[in-house]
Amino acid sequence: MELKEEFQEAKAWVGESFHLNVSGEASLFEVNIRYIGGLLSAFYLTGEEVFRIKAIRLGEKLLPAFNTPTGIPKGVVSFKSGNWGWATAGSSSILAEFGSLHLEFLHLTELSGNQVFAEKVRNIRKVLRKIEKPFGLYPNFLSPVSGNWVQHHVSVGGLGDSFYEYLIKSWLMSGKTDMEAKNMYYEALEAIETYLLNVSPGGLTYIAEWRGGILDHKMGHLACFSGGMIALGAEDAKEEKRAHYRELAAQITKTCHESYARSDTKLGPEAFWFNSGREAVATQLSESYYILRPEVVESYMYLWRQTHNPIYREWGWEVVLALEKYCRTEAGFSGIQDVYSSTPNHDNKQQSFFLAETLKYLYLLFSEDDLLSLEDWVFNTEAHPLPVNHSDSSGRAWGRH
Ligand code: DMJ
Repeated sequence: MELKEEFQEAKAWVGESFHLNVSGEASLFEVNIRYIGGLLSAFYLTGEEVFRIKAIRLGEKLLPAFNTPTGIPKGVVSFKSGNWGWATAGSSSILAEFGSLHLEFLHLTELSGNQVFAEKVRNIRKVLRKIEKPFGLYPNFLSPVSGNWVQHHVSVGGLGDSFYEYLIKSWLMSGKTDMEAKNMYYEALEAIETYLLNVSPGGLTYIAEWRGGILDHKMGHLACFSGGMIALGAEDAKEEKRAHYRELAAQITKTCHESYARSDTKLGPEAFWFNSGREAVATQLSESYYILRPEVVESYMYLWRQTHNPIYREWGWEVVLALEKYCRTEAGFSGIQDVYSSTPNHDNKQQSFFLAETLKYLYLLFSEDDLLSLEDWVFNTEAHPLPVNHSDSSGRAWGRH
């Protein structure tokens, strides 16, 4: 974006003020997708050593989280001074969290020469492949001690979401050599289609949540990334499924657009339901907020790149106008408490994913396809671009193993 001065300032901050010898607790998942993902992207886009070194050092600080009987990491790492830390006690680990490390950890191995990062995430795959899955579905909670599912709640929204995303993106990032990721992704998607996919009486396609066989007919805003994911994966599906997945991606994205179109602000709620004659709307105030989340514009961006149907740019522009009208404040942008009020209250927070994801996907939606081409880059789940491995035919860190 040519923001060169800002970049120099940020680089100096990372070099001089981003200290790793801190105490306190941090989420393994959030540190990985936001900090390590951001540092890796900064390195790949600029070649500046400081980002590579900091990413590796930070990655090393996360390793104690994997010291569990199964190697499935716990969710929280406690940093103590120096290089030591340990995972806190806790009964279960979350699928979207331990399932969204693969992309970054393979790059940490690539950039450090240290196999430990790749070994940790390969072991997670091994555990997931071995364990029995109800109807081929992946529940959201797993015990890092016993390696068993803790309860049978399945969701493509919060708690599950980026696990599925990292399977298809691992396949793409490996230069299409990671067959294991490919197979796991299409198998999981088949099960999701069979057990979670629904069409409302009004004709809207949605992915419900599954609780031990019973469906909650709702979709979270978080689940709206799935339109983009299914579009991204359509091309490498079995030939007879490709057109079907393209259409499914378009239908889910349309439903998510409806959740925006049916509000007063033209921004979508945190969760929307399909029951009692109501469709694609929140049913209570506690689910009516919008916190500047990216998933809907993320899907517009992927669908635009795939189809060049101008509707996706039109829908994206509606979001830009709504953000300007309802979320812009003197100091930045803010979430709002009720998308169904034309005078919504601000929540006084600009989440970091607003810059990392929401604005980035909007920027890409209105840019040429060769800006961060999807042939050469995959976006981690915080929209930090990581390069596709085109060169490594041995599959050293990436695929075949
Ligand atoms: C982001 O931190 C990531 O996209 C994550 O995978 C889940 N969603 C938030 C933003 O909504």
